[in-house]
Amino acid sequence: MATIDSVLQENRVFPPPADAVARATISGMAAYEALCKEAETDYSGFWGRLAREHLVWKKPFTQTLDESGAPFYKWFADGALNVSWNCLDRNLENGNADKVALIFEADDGKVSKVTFRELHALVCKFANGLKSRGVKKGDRVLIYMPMSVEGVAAMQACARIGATHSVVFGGFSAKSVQERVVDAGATAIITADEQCRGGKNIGLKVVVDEAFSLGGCEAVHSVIVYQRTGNAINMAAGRDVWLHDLIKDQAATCEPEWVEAEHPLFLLYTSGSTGKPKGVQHSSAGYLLHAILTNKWTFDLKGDDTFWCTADIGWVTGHTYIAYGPLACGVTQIVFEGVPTYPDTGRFWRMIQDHKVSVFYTAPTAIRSLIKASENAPATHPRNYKLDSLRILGSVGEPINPEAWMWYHDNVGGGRCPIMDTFWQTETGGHVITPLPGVTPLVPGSCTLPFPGIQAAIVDETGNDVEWGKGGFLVIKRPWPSMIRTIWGDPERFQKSYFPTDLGGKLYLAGDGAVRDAKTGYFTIMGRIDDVLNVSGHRMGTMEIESALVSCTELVAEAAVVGRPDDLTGEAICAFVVLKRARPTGDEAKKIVKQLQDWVAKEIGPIAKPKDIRFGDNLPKTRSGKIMRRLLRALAKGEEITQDVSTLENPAILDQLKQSV
Ligand code: 6R9
Repeated sequence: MATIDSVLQENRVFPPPADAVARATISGMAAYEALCKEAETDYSGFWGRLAREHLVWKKPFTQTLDESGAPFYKWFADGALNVSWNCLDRNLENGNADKVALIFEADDGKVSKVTFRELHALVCKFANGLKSRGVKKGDRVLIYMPMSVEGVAAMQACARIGATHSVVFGGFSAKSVQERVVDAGATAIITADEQCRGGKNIGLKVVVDEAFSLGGCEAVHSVIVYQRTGNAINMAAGRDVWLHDLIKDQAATCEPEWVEAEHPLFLLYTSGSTGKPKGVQHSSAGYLLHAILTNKWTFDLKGDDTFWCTADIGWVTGHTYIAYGPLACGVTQIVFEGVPTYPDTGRFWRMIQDHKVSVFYTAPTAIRSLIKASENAPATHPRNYKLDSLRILGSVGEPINPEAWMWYHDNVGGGRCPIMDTFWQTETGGHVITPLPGVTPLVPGSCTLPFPGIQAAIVDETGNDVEWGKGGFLVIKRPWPSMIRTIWGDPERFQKSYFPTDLGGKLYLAGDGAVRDAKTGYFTIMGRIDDVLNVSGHRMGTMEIESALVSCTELVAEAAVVGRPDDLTGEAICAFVVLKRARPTGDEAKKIVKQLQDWVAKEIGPIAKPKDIRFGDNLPKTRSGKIMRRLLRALAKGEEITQDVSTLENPAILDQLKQSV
C-alpha cells in the first residue's frame, strides 16, 4: 500500500482529569507502562496471572498459551469453567445478589429492574427449558431477539449449558436468518413475537417463519418465542413454544455445564470481502477474560457505577459490553429497547439523567445525528438535562471525527469526562487500541495506544514495521486471549483473511489502514483497506450488496457497489447498476431505484440499502474486463475524473454514471 498520510491535524490534548486518575484501577502512565512491560517480558505469565485473578475456574489451567497449531491458538486449554457462572453465580456469592443487574427501559419508556438473583433464576429456568427441548453442549442456537432482559438471558442460558449461540441482529432479513441457520447448523431458534422500536411494532417471529419457508432449516427442532407484544403470530405445533410456557415449571437453579476454556461460546456473523458473511468463532475463557479486563480498565467499572452501552446485542459490542462483561464485573447496567430519536431526540440524555448513568458508551454516528437533531430541536440539546452523573464516555464502531468528539466532550461530558475512543472488531473480542481514563492524554480523533498486552503495530505490504508518521496495515503481532479462533466451517478462509502469507503468515491483519503519530506513537485509524464499508458503524461488504442486487435477476444485469464519505453515517452505499432493459430516466428511474432498495432490504436488511443508485449502459471496465472501482469511487464522491481512462473500454458511460437519479 502506498503510504497513507495522516489526515489528522489535531493539536488539542486533554490530559486525564485528576479525579479519574485518583479513582482509576490503572492509574497514571507509569502503571500502564508497567503492565505493558510485564507483558513484553513474560507474555504468557502476564495473561496467565490475569486469567487467574479475574476468572473463576472449575478446573485451573496449567498451560497458558499453546502456539503449536498456529494460527489456531489455544489459551488456558486444560482449564474448565462456565461463562454464565462467572457472570451470575459469582455475584450471588460476593454480595451482589440483591443489586440491580439490569435496568430495562422499554421503547415506550416503561422501566423494569432485575437483580442479579432474579436474572440468575431466569437464566437457570431458561437453561433448564432449553435442556428439556434437547439442546445440549455444542449445539448451535440462533438468537433473533429484541433488546430485552430475555435477550440477554437467552445468551446467558446458552452459555450455561454450553450451547454455542449465534445472535442475529433484529434488523436482518429472513434470508439472512436462513443463511445463518444453515451455515451454523443451528438446531434451535430463540426469538420474540415482535419488537418495539420508535413507537412501532416490528415482527420477528414472522421473519423466522419466512426463513423456514426459504428451506434448509429442517434441522431446527425448536423455536422458543418470547412474548413481547402479544399480537397474533403463527405457532407451529410441536416445533414452536412460548418462552413463558417453557420455563413455567422449571427449577430456578441449574448446575452449569463446565466447559473447556476453548469451548466456542458464540459465533457472530460479520461482513468480509466476499459475498458470504463469516461466522466469527469465539472461545469461552479467553473471550470472557478480555471482556472483564476491558470493562474494568477502559471503563474503570466499579461497584457503584451505572453503565450504559447503547449497542444492540446483535452486534459484538452488545456481546462484550452488555451480555457478558458488565455482568461479570457486577455492575448495574441499562438495557434499552428503543431508538435515540423516540419520542424525541433527547431520549439518550433524559435516560442518562433519570438512571444516573456514570459510564456511557455509544457510536459516532449516533452522536453526529444527535448534534444535528439538537440544532433542529434545541429543547433536546444535552444542555437541558442534568448529566453530572457521567464520569466516562466511550465511542466505538468507526472513526470519530474531531468535531463530533469535541461536541460529545463539551456538551455531553460537560468538559469533565474523558472519551474512550475504543478501536476493536468482531474478531478481536474486545478493545485492542484505546485510551484508559486515568492514564492517557486524549487527542480528538485518535484511539491512542494499545490496551496492555496487545502488540499492535503498523506494517507495510511485506510485513515489515513502518516508521511512525507513515501509514500502513494495522496488525497485531502476537495472539491474545479474546482473538477470533476460526471462521465457523472455514478454517482456510480464517487463515487467509487474518494471517496472510504476504505478511509472513504470523501477523493478525485487522483489515484497517492506520498511522502512528510521529511524536507520540498514537494510533489513528484510516478506515478499511478491503471491500468492507462502514455505514453508521455497521460493517457491510460491498460484494454482499452486489450479490443481493444481481440476485434481482428480473431487472439487474450487473452491479458494482462502492462507499462514499457521508457526514452523518460515515460512509454511504453507492451502487452502479446495469439493467437488463434500456437505461431508465426521470420518474421511471426513481421507481426502479426504490424497487432495488426494497429488494436489498429484503435480501439483507434495511441497513444495507444503497443510498444512491445510478444507472449506466455498462460499468467502467478495463479491456481485460475488470471493473475500475477507483473510478466508481471518484464518481460517487462527485469528483472530476482526472485519472487516466485510456484503458477504459467505453469512456462515454462515465457521463451516464455521473448522474444521480
Ligand atoms: C466493535 C466493532 C470493526 C471495524 C473496524 C474499523 C471500525 C471500530 C473503531 C473503528 C475507528 C474506532 N472501527 N471501532 N474505526 N475507530 N474506534 O465495531 O466491530 O462491527 O466488527 O467493526 O469498525 O474499521 O475494522 P465490527
